[in-house]
Amino acid sequence: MANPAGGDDRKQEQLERWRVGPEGAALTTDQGIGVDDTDNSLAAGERGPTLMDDFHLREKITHFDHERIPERVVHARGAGAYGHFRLHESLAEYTTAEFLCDTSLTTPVFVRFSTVAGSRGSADTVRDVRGFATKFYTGQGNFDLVGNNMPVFFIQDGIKFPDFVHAVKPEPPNEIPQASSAHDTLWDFVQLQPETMHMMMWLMSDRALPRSYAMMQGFGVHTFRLVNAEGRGTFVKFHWKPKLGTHSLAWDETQKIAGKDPDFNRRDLWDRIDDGDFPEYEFGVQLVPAEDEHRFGFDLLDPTKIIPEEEVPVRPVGTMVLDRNPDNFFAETEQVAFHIANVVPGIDFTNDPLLQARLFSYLDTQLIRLGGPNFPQIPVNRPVADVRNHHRDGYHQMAIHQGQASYHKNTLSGGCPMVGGEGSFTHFQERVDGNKIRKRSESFADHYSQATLFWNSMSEWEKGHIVGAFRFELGKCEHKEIREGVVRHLNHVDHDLAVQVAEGVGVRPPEAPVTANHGRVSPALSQDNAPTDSIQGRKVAVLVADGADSSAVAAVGEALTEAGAVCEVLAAQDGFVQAENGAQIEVTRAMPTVASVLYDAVVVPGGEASVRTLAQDGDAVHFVAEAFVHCKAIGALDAGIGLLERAGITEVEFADGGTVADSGVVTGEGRGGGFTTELIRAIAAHRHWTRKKDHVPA
Ligand code: HDD
Repeated sequence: MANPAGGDDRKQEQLERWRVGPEGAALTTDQGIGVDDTDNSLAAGERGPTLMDDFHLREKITHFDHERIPERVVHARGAGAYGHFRLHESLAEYTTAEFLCDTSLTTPVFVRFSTVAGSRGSADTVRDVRGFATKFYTGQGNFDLVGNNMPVFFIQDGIKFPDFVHAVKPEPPNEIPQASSAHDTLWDFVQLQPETMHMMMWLMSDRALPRSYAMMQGFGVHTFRLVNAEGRGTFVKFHWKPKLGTHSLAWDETQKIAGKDPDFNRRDLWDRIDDGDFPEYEFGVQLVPAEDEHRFGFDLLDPTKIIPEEEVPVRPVGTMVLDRNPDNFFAETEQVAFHIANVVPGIDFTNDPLLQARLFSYLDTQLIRLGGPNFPQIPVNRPVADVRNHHRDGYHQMAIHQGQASYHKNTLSGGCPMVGGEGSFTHFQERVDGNKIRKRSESFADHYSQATLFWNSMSEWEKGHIVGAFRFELGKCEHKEIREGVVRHLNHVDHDLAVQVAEGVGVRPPEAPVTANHGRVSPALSQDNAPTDSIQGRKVAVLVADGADSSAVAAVGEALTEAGAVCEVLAAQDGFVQAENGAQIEVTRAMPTVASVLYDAVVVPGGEASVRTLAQDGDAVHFVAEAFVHCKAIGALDAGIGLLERAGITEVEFADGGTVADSGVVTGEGRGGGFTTELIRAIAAHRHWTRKKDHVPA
């Protein structure tokens, strides 16, 4: 069976067996018995009691009563999609994992993106880490890369995970706040556990507010190990880089979206795939030869550290395209079960103590969440590789195992299934020697220098956003001594940062730096360096009223759509507006049902009457002003420029004959002078973060 992006479809063929459509079918009970009435219970007389005989009623209600399963203890809120992974460059020198060696192979995948702290029904756009979990259905079995959109973690040892999660989740007395790190228990944990500092820098950065799952990096976080045919190990870190670049929302915007469209990221993923605008990611590896294990100034086993890309470049070796939405959220996205221990021959673990605890946790959690040991048989979890073993029975067993012997060794089933077949997994042989101790390695002791590296690598606008985030989040912390404790740690990261945060949260700024800032930078960490060459999937609002210039609406819409954007025409009401020339312009959405925060850019075409009406409409004026404040590209043609003036966007300095402003506001007359080219460039820039905007109220 072909898939939209071409290539291997073993997984979809397998799933086809389990898909159940409603078409042309009569309603039955779970026993396949036809149902004559599902609206009225069987009762003794019209006003009489319901009868036990009504097996359909009992079955219907019972099934409903049992519909819910426990949500994930973390990463409860998520969205998933199927896709394909293609290898471009063989890693056969380093690993025996076939899907990383054979460039002719296409590997089906399922990816689930998630937030961490919020409940299943929480908003998408909260400040949080995003999960980026990928299940590769390889011919050698499932490989799960269960990563995040940040390359480090809050803690170094998995034994602290329950403590950390308890601290970040809503507080026990009242379950407040939902999906937010802006509360006392989280900051209390942070101030007492300085290993969190590097990750807190990422969490307070714009990385925690992704514009789209298609514009988000992914990281395996831990150092893993590739193992080649000779048994030689090479340390590896896994990376996903989005083709569209890594881009984020504005903080104020995320909070408004959480109300206007809590499903913002989930919807965006769904719509992109539905529209054939498939999210694409480059798969890369950082490889470190075993003999170089100790050449870094940090421990490769410490998950609070990155290997800077400038030190070990990320080698791009493959591409993943997400090209199919699930059919059923519960069956697929909710029931998918990732497990970091799902590795294939040629990929192995290291002694990272966070990774080691995860090896236990993921299988364990699925047992309670999915109700027993047979969850790998749930369609989305099934490998495309053959499964043969002596595991038997248990809740929801789907396989009908034949034969007398369910043990190894046996003669009765001809010794089958046999161990040690071709391509079976052999653990990497690593010599270990030590006393049983509870002690963190000294090599894990530096908690600040990479937090400083992150801070140093930020552009000025990114630094501004980080300071703003600390002020907001820490400012919500009621206990002053906790705020002071956090500021003390920030002073180890960077003195300026600590002073700026202290001033915002009402604690005495530290007088002097604890240590001098080392001054090192890693440009790859800054989103200011993300690619900005595409408007693929960008959402653009075109504001109109009666009297709009229909040819301008059509021309702008055509040009933007051609370049890959999604254009929506907004007016006060749904339906049509009457254009200047008497033609009808179809309205995509009524303005009151949307908001500027749901778009990447806004365009105001000309037409005197249209702009006069829009200028009297508070929704329209606010729309433009808010888009301006959120640093979005704004285009206005002819009379449309008047709406910008009405919104207070008057202090923009226009360059080049008054057509283009360097702050992403593009104006033009008669659509000439490269208006659409400039507009496309302004939208591709994502946001104009350095725009002067404080004079505009929104
Ligand atoms: Fe975890 C889910 C990522 C540390 C225990 N984790 C979960 C998911 C992602 C991550 C993306 C959601 C998977 C899905 O969509 O179903 N977790 C990470 C990363 C970590 C990390 C990148 C650090 C590098 N996790 C971590 C630790 C532990 C766990 C240290 C426990 C010791 N994580 C879990 C879990 C979850 C989970 C409780 C909840 C639901 C699930 O597993 O299936 O087992």
